[in-house]
Amino acid sequence: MKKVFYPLAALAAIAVTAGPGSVVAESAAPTAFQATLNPVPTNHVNGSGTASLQINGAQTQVTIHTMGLLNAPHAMHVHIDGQGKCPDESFAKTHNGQKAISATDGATAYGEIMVALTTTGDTGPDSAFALDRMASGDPINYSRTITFDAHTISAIQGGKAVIVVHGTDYSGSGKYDNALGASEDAPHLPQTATAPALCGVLTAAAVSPSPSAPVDTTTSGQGITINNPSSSGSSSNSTLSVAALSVACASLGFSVATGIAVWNLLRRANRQP
Ligand SMILES: [Cu+2]
Repeated sequence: MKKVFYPLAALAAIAVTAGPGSVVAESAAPTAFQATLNPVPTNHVNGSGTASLQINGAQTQVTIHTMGLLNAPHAMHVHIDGQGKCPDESFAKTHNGQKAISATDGATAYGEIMVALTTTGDTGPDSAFALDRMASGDPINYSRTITFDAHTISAIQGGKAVIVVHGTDYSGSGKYDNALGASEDAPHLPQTATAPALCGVLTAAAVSPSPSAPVDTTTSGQGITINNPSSSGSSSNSTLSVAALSVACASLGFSVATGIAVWNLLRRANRQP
């Protein structure tokens, strides 16, 4: 964890510059998201699942659990920039004489593939249906920390990100067969392997699924040492930190309001790009 040491003189200078009038209540964007994964209609899916995302700066931990799907590899993606929803039955078309929703059919609802949730290596759209690097089996318990770009994080925070788990045993044969013909999305695969099985829209989690250690604000000699809040993985500990800062301020002769203003400035100054 990165630590930044601020001598008292610098702190005092900032305090004078900021003044107690510039206390800003931060409304940090949410960093914890979750989705309930429901069967995609018409695709003959009986499974279920959950997904959770924890954004820590550029690194996002993705956790997905499924059960009841075919015991086979399942392509899993973060889709963005569609309607921010899962396809309903009206998205179904006829595939090899069968009514079903292909990956392409659902794209208007859930958007394009932005992140391929592989187990190793590349996570870009080129790996969308790299089934040899996808989670496999039943149940699936997937967890990986992946670098998301700013556009993806923005889409997630804007409610336009959807988790889709692909691969359905449409005919009940126990394997990916040709019941729906060849895939429109990866022609070397059967459509059953690429059709969406489970889908869920990511929404801000009510409670962080993985609370991290509180931001550590402690007096240290004549200065204050503040652990970089963004690298601690959570912005949900502000109250505790302010309380700690109050004690620190009191011992250093600052008003709490001044301390909060300075603390907010330091948080911004410390924030990772
Ligand atoms: Cu997908």
